[in-house]
Amino acid sequence: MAIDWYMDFVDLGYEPEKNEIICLYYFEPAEGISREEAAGRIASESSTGTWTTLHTLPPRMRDLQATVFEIDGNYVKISYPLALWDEGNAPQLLSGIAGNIFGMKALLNLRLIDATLPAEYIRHFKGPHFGNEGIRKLMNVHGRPLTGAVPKPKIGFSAQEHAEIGYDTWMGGFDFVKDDENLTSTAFNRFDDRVDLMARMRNKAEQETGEIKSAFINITGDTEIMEKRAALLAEYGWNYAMIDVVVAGTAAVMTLRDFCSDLGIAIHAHRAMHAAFDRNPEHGITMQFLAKIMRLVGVSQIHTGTAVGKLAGTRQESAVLADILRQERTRGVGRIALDQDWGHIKTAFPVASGGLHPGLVPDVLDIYGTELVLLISGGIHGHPDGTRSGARAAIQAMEAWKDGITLEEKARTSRELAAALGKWGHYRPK
Ligand code: CAP
Ligand code: MG
Repeated sequence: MAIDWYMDFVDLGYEPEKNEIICLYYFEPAEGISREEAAGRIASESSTGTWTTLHTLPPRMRDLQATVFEIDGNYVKISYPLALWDEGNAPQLLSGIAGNIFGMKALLNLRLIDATLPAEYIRHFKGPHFGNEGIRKLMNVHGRPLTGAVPKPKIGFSAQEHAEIGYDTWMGGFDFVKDDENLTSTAFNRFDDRVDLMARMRNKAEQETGEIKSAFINITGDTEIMEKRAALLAEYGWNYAMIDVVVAGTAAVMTLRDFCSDLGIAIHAHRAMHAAFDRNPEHGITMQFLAKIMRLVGVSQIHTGTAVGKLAGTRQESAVLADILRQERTRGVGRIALDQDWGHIKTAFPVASGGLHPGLVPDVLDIYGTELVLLISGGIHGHPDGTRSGARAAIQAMEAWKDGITLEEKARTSRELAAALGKWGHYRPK
C-alpha cells in the first residue's frame, strides 16, 4: 500500500488555467529522490499535500492541488489554483509558496525564483500610492535620477548633527537625506527630535534653493510605533517614510502602506537582511520575487543593487529588478524572471546604493538610466572638500553621463568632480 502520493501533484501535460499563480523554482533533489518526486513534493507541501496518504480525501480537494507542469533540469514550474489564496493577503501567499518547502529533507536546495500573479489575484492589492510619475510631480524632479545620501558614519550623530549634515546634503544639490537601516530612535538621536530638526533644516534649504527637499526617515519598529512615527512625519510635512521591509515583515508593510497612503506619504523600502535568503544562487528566495511582492503591497521604491558597488549583485539582476519595478508589463527573462502584467498596480523606483561615489555614477546609470533613485553616501561625505562638494561632484558626474562625455573631460571644468576623481578615480569597493 502506497504511503505517499507526491506523484499525484505531477502532470507534465497540464496546461495551467489563465487565473492560476505560476511559480518557477530551482531545485536539487536529495540522494535517491527522483526529479519528478522532488518536484511533486514541492507542489504537495506548498498546497494540499502531506507526507502520507490519508484515510479520507474528499474528491473536491483535488481541485485545490498544485500541479507540476514543467520540469527542465533543475528548474520546475508549478501552478496553483486561485482558490488556495486569501484575497489580498501577501503573507499567506508567502506561507504557501515560500514556506515549509525550504526545509524538506527530500531537497538539498530550493530557490523560489519568481511567480506570475494573475489579474484575478493582483486586483486585491493596492500597489504604490503615487507611482513614479506621481513621485516626480511630488518632488518636481524630471529627466534625471532622484538623488540622496545617508549621513555617515551610519549611526552615532546627535539629531542636531544629523540635521546639519542633512542641510549640507540638500545645499549640495541632493533631493533626499536618508536614515540608515539601523538608525530609528536612540538615546543620542531620538526619532521625534530628528523629525523636528530635519524639518527645520529642510525648510531652510527649500527657502535658499527654491527646490523641494525631502528625507527617508526610518520609522521601523512594531506596527503601532511605526504608525505613530508616520503620523509625526505627516505633522511635520514629510512626504516619505522609510521602512526596513524585510525585518518589519510583509504584513506590517501592508498595514503601513495604507496608513501612509491616507497621509499622502510614500514608502522608501530598505531591504536589509535580504542577502540572508537571496544571495545563495542555489537556495532561498530571489530579490526579483521580493521586489515583486513589495511593489504589489505598495512601496514606492526599493533597493536593487549597483553591481559595481560594495554589495553583491550582478548588472543583469539590477536591470531585471528595474523592469519588475518600472514596467506595466514585465517580460520574462529566461530562468531569472517570469512574465507579469501589472494591471492597475502603479510603478515603483529601483534604488541604487552601496559603495557608490562620483567615479561610479556612469556605470550605474548605464544599468538603470534616469528612472532611478541614486543614493551616494560615503561617496559624498568622504569627498576631500566635504559633503556639499561631494554632492556637487556626483551631480557633475550625472551631467557628464547625460552629455555623453567622460568624467575626466567633465572634470576639466568641474573642480568638485576633479577632486572626487583624485581621491577615488573609478575605484570599485570590495
Ligand atoms: C549605503 C548604505 C545602504 C546600502 C544597502 C549602507 O551606504 O547606506 O544601506 O546601500 O545596500 O549602509 O551601506 P554607502 P543595498 O553609500 O556609504 O555605501 O542598497 O544593496 O540594499
Ligand atoms: Mg545603509
